[in-house]
Amino acid sequence: MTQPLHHWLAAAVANDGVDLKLSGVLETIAAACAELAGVLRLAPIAGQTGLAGHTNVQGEAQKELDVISNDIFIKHLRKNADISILVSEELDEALHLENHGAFAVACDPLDGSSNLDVNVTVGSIFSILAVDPGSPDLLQPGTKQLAAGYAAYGPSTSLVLTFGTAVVCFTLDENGQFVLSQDNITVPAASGEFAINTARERFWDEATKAYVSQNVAGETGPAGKRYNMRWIGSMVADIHRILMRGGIFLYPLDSETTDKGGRLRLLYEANPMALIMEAAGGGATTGHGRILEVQPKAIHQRIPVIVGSKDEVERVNALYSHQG
Ligand code: AHM
Ligand code: MG
Repeated sequence: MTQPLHHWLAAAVANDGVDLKLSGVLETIAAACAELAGVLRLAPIAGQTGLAGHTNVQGEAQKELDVISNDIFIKHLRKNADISILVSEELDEALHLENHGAFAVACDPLDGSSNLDVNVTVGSIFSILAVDPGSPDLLQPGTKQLAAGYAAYGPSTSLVLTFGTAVVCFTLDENGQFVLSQDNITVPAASGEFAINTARERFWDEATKAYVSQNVAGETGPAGKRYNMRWIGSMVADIHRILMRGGIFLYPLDSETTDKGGRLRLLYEANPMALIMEAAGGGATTGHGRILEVQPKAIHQRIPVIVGSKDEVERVNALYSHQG
């Protein structure tokens, strides 16, 4: 029998000690993702796939749909009095909503937006933190996340959630309701797929070069098996594939991103994906330690991201410890 998100959350509150208000925060985020899925589906007809004409705090050109997605998140989050703060990729500063709620949400409202004009999967990523509304501390390591997840807007809309233990996936049905489609997701420990932007090879460090060249060498190389490379250019879509069938995603620190600390953002890209991957039995590292243990210094901080199947992440870690 299909189980709607609302029932699943009610059971988590009744049986697993999940905070009722936290479950409400997840329902609010799910409502934002459901609305956004509808907007994305019709965006080419509405002429909304172009540039918005300004840049965000990251210095990236905002698409019209980046702005629309951010507005949808703000609209929904404002309706929930338990959420006092929003950190968004599209907002320079943390947005203080006018209430005293004990939760903060960090999100990338529309990840992979360069794929919008070619109708390739994009997503929303989110992380939920507990805050004291009087003096909110947003710079908490990922281990402190109460819950995290993402929505992937593909042929169907998936909503993947974790409280840090199990990982579950819901699918948006024809009534605009998320229903459980996969329980207890585990990422296979071994895999023969890796995801990295190979056009950046000339900027890579020794560990990344060694890992990729071992994979490319296939069954005749030290890995002793054949690999395929996949790169969608939407982190959500690449991670979703890896969560479902194994693999590894790498956006390492390279010589071009060293000044910025990496490409992807810690609070609303790396941490939620790391929580999901670890809860599914996979790994998540910077190459020099667990992503989830990094102490953030700024809300838009960037970080190297290497996540996926346990054996692959361990092999990368070993190459980094060798590199020093
Ligand atoms: P965004 O949050 O501005 O969309 O940027 C993040 C995206 C990720 O989804 C994706 O993995 C990466 O940037 C792609 O980078 P590249 O352009 O180097 O392929
Ligand atoms: Mg992003």
